[in-house]
Amino acid sequence: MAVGTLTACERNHSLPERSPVPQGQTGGAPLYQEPGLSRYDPPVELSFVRENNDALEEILKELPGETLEHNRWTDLYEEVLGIKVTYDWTEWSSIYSRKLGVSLASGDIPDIVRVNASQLRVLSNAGLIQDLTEVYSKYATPLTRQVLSEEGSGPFDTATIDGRLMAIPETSSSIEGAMFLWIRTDWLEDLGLEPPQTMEDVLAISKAFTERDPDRNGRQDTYGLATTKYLWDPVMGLTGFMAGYGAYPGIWMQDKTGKLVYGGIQPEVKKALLVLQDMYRTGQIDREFAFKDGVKASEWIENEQIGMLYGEQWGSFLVQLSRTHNPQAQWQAFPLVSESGAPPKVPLPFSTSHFLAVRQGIAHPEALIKLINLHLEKNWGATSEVERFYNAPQAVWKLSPVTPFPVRKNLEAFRQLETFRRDGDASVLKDEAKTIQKRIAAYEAGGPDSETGWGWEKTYGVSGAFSILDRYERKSQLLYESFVGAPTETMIEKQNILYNLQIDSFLDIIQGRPISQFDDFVAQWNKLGGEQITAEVNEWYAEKGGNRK
Ligand SMILES: [Ca+2]
Repeated sequence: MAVGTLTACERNHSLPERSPVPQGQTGGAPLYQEPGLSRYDPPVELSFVRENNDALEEILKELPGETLEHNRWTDLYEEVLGIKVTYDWTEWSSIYSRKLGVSLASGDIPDIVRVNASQLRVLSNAGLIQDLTEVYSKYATPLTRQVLSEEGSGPFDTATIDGRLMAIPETSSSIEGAMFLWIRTDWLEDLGLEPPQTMEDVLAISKAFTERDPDRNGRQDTYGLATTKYLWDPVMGLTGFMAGYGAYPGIWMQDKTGKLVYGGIQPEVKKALLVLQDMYRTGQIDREFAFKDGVKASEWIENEQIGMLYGEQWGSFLVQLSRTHNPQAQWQAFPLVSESGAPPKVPLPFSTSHFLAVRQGIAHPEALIKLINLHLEKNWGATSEVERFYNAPQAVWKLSPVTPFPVRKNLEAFRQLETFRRDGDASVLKDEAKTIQKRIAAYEAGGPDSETGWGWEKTYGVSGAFSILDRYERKSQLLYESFVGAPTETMIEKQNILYNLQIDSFLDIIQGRPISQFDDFVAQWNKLGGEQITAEVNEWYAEKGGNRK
């Protein structure tokens, strides 16, 4: 993902306090009765390989005595399940993918290997991994089944080859990809503007934020809209802007005839690009945006040069940067708007991209299922200890070699908070919602800790981003991607080329190339494999029975 360290915020919702929670001591007796959580005696070893990064190092720095190889999670797995997690190797992100590629190509893989859909097919065809159909059916706990099926059948369809389940999907959250429009409300008020109802209003706000000196320093040094060179970043990307014109450049969707089409080549995109070109020409978009990634672009926010951006629910934690130098800066999430003012569709790309496979020859393939079961149980089950195993307050869940999570957990937490706010009954708040409520309460109390709750209030508060997501869902505005199968043959071969072609063409157009280049792009996209991919995607769709939920 392109935003680098910023994406760490997506699930990294730290807890407010460090209350010591006793470890799940079992005192020798098994803690759980079900087979999916039973202990091996003698213990078994399970090897992985592992990607390291700065975020993990930061977490470990604050946890004396814990390492990537030996930590609270590896201790728990050994103690409760009798599974010793080992690592054949760990490597920094910059090298990891290449080294894994070499390992996969040579067939020298660890007991459990995390792969993408194309790699899964290669391993399966080479006979290097085990069929997990029976072990999943026998060992997955009810909680695991429920959580992993929350994205529908797509993740399991992709992991199923020739009718056999060849890996466990890392079911990811489509709904968390919903976009919001984050606006600096103090600027809006200072300039006498109202929140937008239409795209015309959005453009008027962008123009005013650029030309009317919203920061009152006497210089024209602000921009209307934040954009990065990746165009579809989860924050400061253009996905939400394009949706305002009925354009969905990153997903496969149904057209009027019931066929699947690629959103990126539809005429609505051309229209949106033309508007962006004008915004760029008139200085509403930074001249340098095509050289900035999310980290670089976040400097605009800290320097108070930006008053509007599209982004996911955790955008609050990004825009909070503007309060570093100016505690008066205020932001709020607003719903996406359309040209006509009718509620637009909010695109949700299918996001499950990785799978856990088990090497051929392992005596206990079900050990993987047990790790997943226990990870979910200790964070979201009846015996959960979130302040030890989820956020401590560091995001310690990342120390586990497997990290499944309920994809709707944040929206559910918001709904619990709403019930609590309405009825005043704190017992409706489960672990995560309870800790979020503490943060919001700290914000509302206005004391020295209030700033730590600011972002939480903007995301989970009464008018926070989740109140909008809740409305999106109730009003059926969510547009789930229609293609949720394994990457097709041509996709595997051509998707990088086509992706780069799209980004480069769009960047060129925004920066002033003739709009007719869009038609050239569409022709090239089709010729370089897009047409073939479209045929393959529709073949998949027809096999699935076409339009279904
Ligand atoms: Ca200014």
